[in-house]
Amino acid sequence: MGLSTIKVMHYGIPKPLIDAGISSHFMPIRINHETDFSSLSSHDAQEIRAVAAGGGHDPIDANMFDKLPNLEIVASFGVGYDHIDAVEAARRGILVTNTPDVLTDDVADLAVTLLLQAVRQTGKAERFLRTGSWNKGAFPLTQSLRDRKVGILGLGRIGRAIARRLDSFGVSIGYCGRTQQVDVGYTYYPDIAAMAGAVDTIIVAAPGGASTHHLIDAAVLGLLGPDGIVINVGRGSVIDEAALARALGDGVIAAAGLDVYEHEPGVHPALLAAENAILLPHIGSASHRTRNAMAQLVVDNLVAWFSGKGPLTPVPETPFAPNPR
Ligand code: NAP
Ligand code: 8YV
Repeated sequence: MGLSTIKVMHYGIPKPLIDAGISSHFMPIRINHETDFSSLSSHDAQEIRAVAAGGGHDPIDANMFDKLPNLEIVASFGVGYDHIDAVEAARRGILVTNTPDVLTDDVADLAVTLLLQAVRQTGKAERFLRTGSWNKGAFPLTQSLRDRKVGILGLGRIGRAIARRLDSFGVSIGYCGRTQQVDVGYTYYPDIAAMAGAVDTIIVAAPGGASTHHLIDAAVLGLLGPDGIVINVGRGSVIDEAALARALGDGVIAAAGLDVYEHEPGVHPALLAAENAILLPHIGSASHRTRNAMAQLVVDNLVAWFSGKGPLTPVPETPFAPNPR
């Protein structure tokens, strides 16, 4: 049987390339949001075999799986999938795929950008120039990247790409994760407090979810010390934002650079007010090239699955198996 009769629900933030891809191979059904489920006929709900999730953080969990009894695969746009209950999907025999690797370099580039900006306070310096303060004197001296000790929380694909870039800056590098990695020479810290006590800079490249929730809290920020810098390109939920805002305001740490937030697109008001924080609107993967590659990988996973070849990039929680149908 051809693929053109297979119903695929394009869910979440619309992505033209995903739209075009599923329209050319499958029978697309568009649902923007959980609240639009009532517009889905029970006939379509019965027949939908795939969800192409176009990003966003609406949960994809038992509630959706209950509504789509013949769902086989959720192909998600993005490498992080903390909004998807992959364990429940696995229990029901539903595959989940994500979009790893294709975005790694752009996200690592952005982490290094944030680090340099936080160290040299380029946001504040630009505001200083634009508001005419330069006429009254020079911008105050800043911290330096020289002699920094960087600890990466989550030495996965993105963490490693950040480390490779930082190698060329000559800073010392350590990492924290649940497992020590045998093929790298960076110092391993089995817990975040041990790392925070030994470094002055933490870069978060770990996923969200229960196991990383608020790993960076007031105690960890205190251990980092007054020269401390925190960068986050992982997930907002890894940092206790209220504690971070207090630490920035009280001089417990020196600066922060954030691309991700606990309640996106909301940003904690005290962070918005913090002059020593560089704040970006979750743009780690947001280049044309990378977003196109991510969208293509969503479509490619669906085509591979329904062609009987198995998914290209399944998440570890869901078992790999070629589509039996
Ligand atoms: P990855 O290869 O799976 O790496 C994740 C790393 O986090 C692993 O090294 C893992 O090591 C570590 N980790 C997982 N749970 C942990 C825990 N409880 N405590 C400490 N470390 C933990 O994933 P990736 O491709 O590098 O992506 C990482 C994350 O970046 C994504 O999940 C996503 O949230 C975020 N991201 C953000 C953007 C953006 O636009 N800002 C773009 C892409 C991705 P262990 O298993 O050894 O603990
Ligand atoms: C995406 C990301 O922008 O891949 C991820 O985990 O955070 C970003 O690349 C996001 O997932 C799309 O919603």
